[in-house]
Amino acid sequence: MSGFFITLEGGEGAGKSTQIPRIKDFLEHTGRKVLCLREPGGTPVAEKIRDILKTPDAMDRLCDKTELLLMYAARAQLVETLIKPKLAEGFDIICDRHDLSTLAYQGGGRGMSNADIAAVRGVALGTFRPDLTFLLDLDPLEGMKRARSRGSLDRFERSEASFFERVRATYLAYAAKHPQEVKVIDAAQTEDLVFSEIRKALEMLYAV
Ligand code: Z5A
Repeated sequence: MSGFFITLEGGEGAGKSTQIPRIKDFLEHTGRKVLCLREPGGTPVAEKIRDILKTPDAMDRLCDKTELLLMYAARAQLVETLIKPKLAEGFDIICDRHDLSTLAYQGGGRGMSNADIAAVRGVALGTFRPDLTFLLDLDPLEGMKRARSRGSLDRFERSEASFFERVRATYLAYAAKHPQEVKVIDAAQTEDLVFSEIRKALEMLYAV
């Protein structure tokens, strides 16, 4: 039996990485085999692309088109070489970010057109989609406070506040149009309350 592909989305500091081990524990306790991944990244090649995407380079600034293509290059490698084979083996995959991040960051944030994004997505993914997405929604100012206590800022974290406001608005607009696909969770709640909402949705998905 094929596994489920579950993704977590949201702005920086929303709590995605915090919730993933809890989801893994919960699913493993129900007897499922679980693999946790992140994007961009998750395979050796995709992790090299992640380094390019995250590291600021004052001598050779990434243009928006290159950023979009690299996101999908990393995603195609991950989906084709790892996610699809593991789903076929019956693993559930929990992925920290996936395709919706591109719509939010490269679309909403950078202003790239939906048509351009859809064209590249078509090549990279075809019709492949998650079974369920959790959108951890948080005021970007609060997310930045949480995330920036970690120290030096990567290329994305150096963006201005309005960029993150556009990212959030794009996420919420997509979720409003696709309520069956994306479950929005108020990420300003405590970690326990966030997980209890995730757990309820998982119980419905798995009917456990
Ligand atoms: N990106 C893109 O542009 N396009 C794409 O298609 C994809 C990605 C796939 C990846 O960065 C960057 O790539 C990302 C978007 C871009 N950049 N940004 N910004 P990343 O993987 O390094 O970073 P991230 O995904 O944004 O992760 P993050 O900042 O670590 O956020 P998080 O995983 O959601 O948060 P966390 O690590 O679980 O929690 C952050 C802190 O908050 C931590 O101290 C927790 O203990 C605390 N926390 C967590 N939950 C709570 C609650 N509920 N209350 C209080 N405190 C909490």
